[in-house]
Amino acid sequence: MFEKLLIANRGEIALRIQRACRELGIKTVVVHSQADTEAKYVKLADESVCIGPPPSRDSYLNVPAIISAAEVSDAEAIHPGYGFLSENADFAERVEKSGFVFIGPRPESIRLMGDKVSAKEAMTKAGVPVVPGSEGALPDDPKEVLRIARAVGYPVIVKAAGGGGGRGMRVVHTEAALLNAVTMTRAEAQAAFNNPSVYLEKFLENPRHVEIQVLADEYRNVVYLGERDCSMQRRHQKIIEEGPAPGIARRLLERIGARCAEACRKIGYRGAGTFEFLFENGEFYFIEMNTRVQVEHPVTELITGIDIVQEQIRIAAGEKLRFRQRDIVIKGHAIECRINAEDPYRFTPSPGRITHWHPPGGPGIRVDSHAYTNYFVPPNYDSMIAKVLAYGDTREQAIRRMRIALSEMAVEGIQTNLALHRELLADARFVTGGTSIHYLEQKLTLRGA
Ligand code: MV4
Repeated sequence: MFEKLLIANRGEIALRIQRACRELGIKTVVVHSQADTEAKYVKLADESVCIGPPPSRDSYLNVPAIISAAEVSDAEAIHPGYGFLSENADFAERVEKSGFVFIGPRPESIRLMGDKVSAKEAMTKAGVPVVPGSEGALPDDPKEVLRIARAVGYPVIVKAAGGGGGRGMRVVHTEAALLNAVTMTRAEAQAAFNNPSVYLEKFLENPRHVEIQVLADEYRNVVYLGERDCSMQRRHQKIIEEGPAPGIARRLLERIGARCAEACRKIGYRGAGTFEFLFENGEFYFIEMNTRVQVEHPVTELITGIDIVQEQIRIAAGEKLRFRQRDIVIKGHAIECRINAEDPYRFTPSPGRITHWHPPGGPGIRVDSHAYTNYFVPPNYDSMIAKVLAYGDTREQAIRRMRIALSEMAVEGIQTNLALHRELLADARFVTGGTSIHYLEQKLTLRGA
């Protein structure tokens, strides 16, 4: 096992990774920007290195500064967390070329999944069901593009190969609008991702977002750790996640999970990974694969009892998975509410000093947060300040516990989305379960009217 690990991230996930290291007996080095110098999780680390001014570009995205910090602190491995450099194949390569271990997949796997066209191609070959659409990237010939869209059937969605997570896509309802949409998406893709490649899919009108968590070691041992339903979102920002996904037959989920594990074996995937699917009318359609630890990983930790971050580190250290598929038992139900420092009506960030911080507790409650009374939420980064999780034997019990937790929780000095969470946990459609990716935005529109 490593003696010392560098954490190339901030906030709750930097603290989460630190806790995993402590349990594994690994010393921690945290890099931080000038905006995070005073944060308690920075002081809690064995060592800290300031790598630059507040803007991410100059600190958490500053590759030479991070590599230098690993060199001066004598760390052996680098954990990128989520966001920032976590899915940057060039960074992973630079880390390894500099003689450190990157806690994550091989750079080639990150690159394969970073290009959504090659990701989809690989999954099709590996027997994972994908959304019907163009075979690979769209050609330049407009006649061909029209023919492909006609064969797929309208509405279609045009997506940038370099996009993902909701960036660089356009829905097209009629043939008359297609070629202009392709031209526009191509131009945007070139500007944003330096890659003009676009592809086309059947547009699914009312799907759910269901994702499968996998863990794979160096030796082609792979397990899937059940699924998470992340449909409750606004503008591609998830706000509530849960597992298991309500109302989907276990044998269907097990079949798709086994396909994901098999695909990992086929491509020689290593580390933690998430297969994102759209789920509509009883069918799963692969859209993207994430090659990092995800914000919502604790949902899976609660229902499997497996520490995903510790497993990531063990896998990177070359250890064999300590369990097989038959050892994985999904037990109970977990719900995660993302607590953001934001205006509850306009959803604009609300940074500033937390004058009073009262997190919830009690049976089945987990809070992952770096916040505390007197903590200053910097304006430079993501507005998430805590993840509140509730676990129960059943979904009903998890909901009851989450309601209690949200009623106990108090944050003063900044604005948060706590009231929205309280409203959603009382929402009849949420309580029934199985709402689509459009539910929250529709509800907010109605509420606003
Ligand atoms: C889609 C889709 C409907 N049909 N693809 C948005 C994020 C990116 N990961 C893929 N996205 C979508 N792809 C087809 N063929 C609808 C979305 C989508 C979405 C997906 C997951 C979670 C939230 C979403 C919100 C809007 C649109």
